[in-house]
Amino acid sequence: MVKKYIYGIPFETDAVVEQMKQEPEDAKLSVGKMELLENGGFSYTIPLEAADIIYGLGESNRGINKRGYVYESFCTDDPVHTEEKTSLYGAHNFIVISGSKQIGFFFDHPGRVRFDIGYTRQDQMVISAKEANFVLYEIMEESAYDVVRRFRKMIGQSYIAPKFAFGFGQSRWGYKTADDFRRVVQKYRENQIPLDLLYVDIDYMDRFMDFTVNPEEFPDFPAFVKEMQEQGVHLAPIIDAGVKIEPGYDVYEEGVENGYFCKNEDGTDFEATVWPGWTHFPDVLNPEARKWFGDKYERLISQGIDAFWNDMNEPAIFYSRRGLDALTRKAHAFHENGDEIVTWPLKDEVLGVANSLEDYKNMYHLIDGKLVSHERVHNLFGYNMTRAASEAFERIAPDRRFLMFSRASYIGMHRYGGVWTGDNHSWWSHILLSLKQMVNLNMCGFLYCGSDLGGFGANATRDLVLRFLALGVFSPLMRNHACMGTREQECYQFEHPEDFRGVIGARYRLLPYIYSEYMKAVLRSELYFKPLGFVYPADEIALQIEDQAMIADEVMIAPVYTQNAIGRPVYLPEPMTMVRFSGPDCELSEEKLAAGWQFVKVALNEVVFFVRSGRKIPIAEVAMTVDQIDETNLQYVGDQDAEYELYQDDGVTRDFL
Ligand code: MIG
Repeated sequence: MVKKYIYGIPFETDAVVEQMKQEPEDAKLSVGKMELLENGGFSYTIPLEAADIIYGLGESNRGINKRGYVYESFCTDDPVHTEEKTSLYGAHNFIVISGSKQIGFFFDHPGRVRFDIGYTRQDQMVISAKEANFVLYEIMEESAYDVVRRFRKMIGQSYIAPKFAFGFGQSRWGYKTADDFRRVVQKYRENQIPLDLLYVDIDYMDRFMDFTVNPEEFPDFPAFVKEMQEQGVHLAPIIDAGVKIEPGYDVYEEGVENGYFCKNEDGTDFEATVWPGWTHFPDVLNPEARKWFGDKYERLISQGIDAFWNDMNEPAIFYSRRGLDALTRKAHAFHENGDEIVTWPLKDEVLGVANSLEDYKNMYHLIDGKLVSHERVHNLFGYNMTRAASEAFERIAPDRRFLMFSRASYIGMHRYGGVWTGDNHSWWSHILLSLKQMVNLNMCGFLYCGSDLGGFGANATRDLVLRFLALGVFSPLMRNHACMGTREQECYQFEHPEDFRGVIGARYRLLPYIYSEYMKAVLRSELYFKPLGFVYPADEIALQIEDQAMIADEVMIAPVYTQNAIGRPVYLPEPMTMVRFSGPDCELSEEKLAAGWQFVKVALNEVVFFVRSGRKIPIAEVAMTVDQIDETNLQYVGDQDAEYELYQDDGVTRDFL
């Protein structure tokens, strides 16, 4: 059962697609206490029982169970995802309390929302925002899993990626020339490591101008795209949110002329710096501007491109003139006060210049003829940039699917694209963080998701990349990506690249299953990843497990995320078949395991997972690209007497219903 409560005058986010009637104005919420504050904000307090588990919040930090910390929904470009951080790139205001009652809440509010989940007091949750204009949905069902399914129905069908997007992709910020890309492909092919995608980071552009290609490095870009396709590789260029201010650059000129950029309060165009230098931001919240910006993707599509990733769309801002001036004034003030050493107090000021709230306050969207401060609708920017692209794809090529994922997001964007979890690090703890994020992202509708495998920031090691990949085998988006300046971490950069062939090979052997389950989950508002507690709600241990996850109805995964470990303890809530892919040739073996705790050995060149009792899953032979997988020749692992419903389609058209 869903109840809809409206407070004040909410901003229409289009997150929910289902039409439903609202509760009468004086209706009482089913649990807790809602307070509308004198300052215009709200504070909603819900008592928590000792055993309550809190699921949700999508891509946020820390656990599958969110209890015990504070989180803020405010899309943030923060490349250091340490435990104390309260905001990452996504804003997914859906939570579920699972205990003696099963109740979910969706706070449809595009400004900052704070979730104090047993942080100030362990026995209560307080959700608050400084504006009380929002829609609150309350969802009550028999189980936490049912709450999530009901929520997914409300928010509409998740984005469907093309099948090639389930292949492995290599990325690195720093590839510049056509030869850089050719070399990567050649190395993968030479080492017989499967590869379907190459991600093309910002350096392909002409001075970071969106939708342009550097004419010196890529004099005939369509021919280059074609050359890569002939090698079985799709190129996925990045698109940044900011549009370079440069007379003569048509995207800039058209945007200015038509009023399609975000504004200052006086109606002039808002300016800030990002990669291209001074930029304007397309006002993607304005439907006309959104259409205009989306149509620009056609420039790359017409050159053969069928995959994109949208970046810097929190939107990230390096600094504005206002921010720079304020900083300069402060620096002078320090000097005038006779402070000789200004470095220390200025340090925070310097850091605060980027992504500053002051800038977001002073940036405006033109909505229905009125200026709306960006701060109030901040979390909708990445969502609508991705929506712009996706709506344009439907106009440009209505029958085709495109790969599209975004860094910033809000619930609702799950209908238009997937997400990756941004700038993680080559840290062991981030393997585990990724698993936890996948589980909660799925609940919020983001089925096509993944993390930078091998870690984006910091130097990776061979064992870390292998373990990261072994988890990535199961995430719909499987991409190795790294930051400029870090150690090179393409699979062939390490000794014994054949071990990488084995681990990535496992992905291709599992691909018919992974694709089938992803498609069924999308079409039926089901989950691809889920917590153990959704499948075994009566199992006290399963409910606590934070380092294993279920995939669809058949599989359990338990990644190794400790350096130098020869394996790990795995909890089996029921007897299962352990399936192992070993070595460069990805050899398959099976072993029945009893329920309970098991120590499972996993070598660095192995991928291990578990098939539930009474289930089986299809396995293909290894192939070098998704296209080459022979789906007519599948074997099954698990319980041979079980049934399996294999979903198949052409993977390219929208002919999936
Ligand atoms: O300010 O395009 O998260 O994946 O490689 C950094 C360069 C901008 C951030 C993205 C990352 C990408 C990088 N970008």
